[in-house]
Amino acid sequence: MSFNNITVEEAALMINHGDTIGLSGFTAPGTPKAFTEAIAHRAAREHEAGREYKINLFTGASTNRHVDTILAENNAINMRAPYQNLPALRARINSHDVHYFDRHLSEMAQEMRYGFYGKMNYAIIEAADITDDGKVLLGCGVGNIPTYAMLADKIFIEINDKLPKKLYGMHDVILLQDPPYRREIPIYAANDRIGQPLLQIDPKKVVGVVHTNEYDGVKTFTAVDETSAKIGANVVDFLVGEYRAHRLPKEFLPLQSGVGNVANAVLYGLADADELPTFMMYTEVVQDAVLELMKKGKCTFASTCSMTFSDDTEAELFSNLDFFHDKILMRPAEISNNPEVIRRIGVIAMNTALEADIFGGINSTHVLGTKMMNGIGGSGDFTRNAYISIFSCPSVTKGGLISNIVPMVAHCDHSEHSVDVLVTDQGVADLRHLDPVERAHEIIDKCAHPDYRPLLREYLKLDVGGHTPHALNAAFAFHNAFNETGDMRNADFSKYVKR
Ligand code: 0RQ
Repeated sequence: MSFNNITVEEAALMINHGDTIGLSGFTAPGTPKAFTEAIAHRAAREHEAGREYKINLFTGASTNRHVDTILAENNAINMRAPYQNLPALRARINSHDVHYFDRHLSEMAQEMRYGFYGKMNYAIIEAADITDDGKVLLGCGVGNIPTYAMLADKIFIEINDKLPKKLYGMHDVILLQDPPYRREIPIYAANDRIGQPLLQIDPKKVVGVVHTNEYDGVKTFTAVDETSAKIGANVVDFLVGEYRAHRLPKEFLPLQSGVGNVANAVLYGLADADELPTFMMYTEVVQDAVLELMKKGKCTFASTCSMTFSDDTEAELFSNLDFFHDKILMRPAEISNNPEVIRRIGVIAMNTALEADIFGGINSTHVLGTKMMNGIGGSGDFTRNAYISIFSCPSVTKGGLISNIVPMVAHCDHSEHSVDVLVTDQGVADLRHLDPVERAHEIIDKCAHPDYRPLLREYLKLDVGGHTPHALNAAFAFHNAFNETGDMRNADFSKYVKR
């Protein structure tokens, strides 16, 4: 390789206060691991010397501890987008140390190209390999790197020796043209390939190559707990019912699944759903359960932006790549999450809510309406354009102190217009064709925890009139009760006057 090998410390010295950096990857996989730690250490030294030092950071989605955790711990981030999920950064965001804006993940790259977010100084790319003429074999996540690499003035390559060269062929890299020149995206089935196996960058932009040797560091999932298992079983029952009723085609449709234990439980549940045929996934992340589904022959293909496997599963994948190679294709976020494609191929979207309201509004991002949890991620890309859009959450949280079904969500990420089905451990509320009051009864009866059903019915009885009868002075009584007493069950609707 003719590129300049440098240490991460040397590389970090080239990054100046105020620089804007774009990283490869999507969730932990594909995200650099060594370079950003060196930037964090540089920040610590600069701060000790009394100098300002913060960078602006664009990624594909969430990252790993080498990026968001260590940079946040060293107060080295000024601005961050479009998604995160690690506690150290979350704390900085909620205390306003970091300017964070979360965007639909499918939109980030194009908005960067449109010039909405200014200039990109550097792109850092995790790679399995690079040719002298700048063809990069990416790692286990793509994210927005085709766009960031095109826009950045300079590029660093971080070669990860853990990544097998046999990953060649598992990426589908493409850069979309921008309006008014954009054409249709010719994906008609989840497994259609439209791009290139390697990312072409301008080799003249490469200022240095650094090395690392680490797995992606995704933790193994804890065993599916009772609540997640019930939610998973309810989602599977719903899908089987739809299939029996011929509201899904006999070939079935591609699935999208969010991340987390509930999503994993749903997928494990599908493995045993003998009535359902084999299926493909068109999704943004594949987790451990998908590999199991592939081994069982239930899932035949996954289009994704990243392989978010735990380290053990990643090791298994690498040692058995011949089997999985043609079953997984990693694409840039603007393709994996593309609304046009999702609508065309009829993706069944399954995402998770923090709270849902009785009329079908969903809060996926803000704890009790104010504190940022992670971000909207790709949930909006899929929800808004899905064949069927399913949201799930436990009926209660924190041992019952919090009801996840509330009168009105304290922050609305997905409105009732985009939500077809709500699932909790209690049951399934099918909201299609129901008017707002009918939806409220369906959600209270099927999804709310029994402890909270009488209270939610009392709210509805305030009967303020209108198509969606929210009593605005009482709509946050659950949240207020929690803030004041630590228990939403103390919400008291008797003090609100019935009109
Ligand atoms: O708190 O951490 O103190 O235990 O919130 O809750 O039930 O473990 O939920 O890990 O499945 O995440 C919506 C955040 C759910 C996630 C969200 C507390 C609860 C717990 C976490 P603790 P759970 P999960 C794919 C698609 C948006 C992006 C998305 C998410 C913690 O799914 O970020 O879907 N979604 N992207 O106790 C107060 C409530 C609460 C609450 C839960 N109502 N009020 N606290 N908690 N409900 C991924 C990508 O886009 C890359």
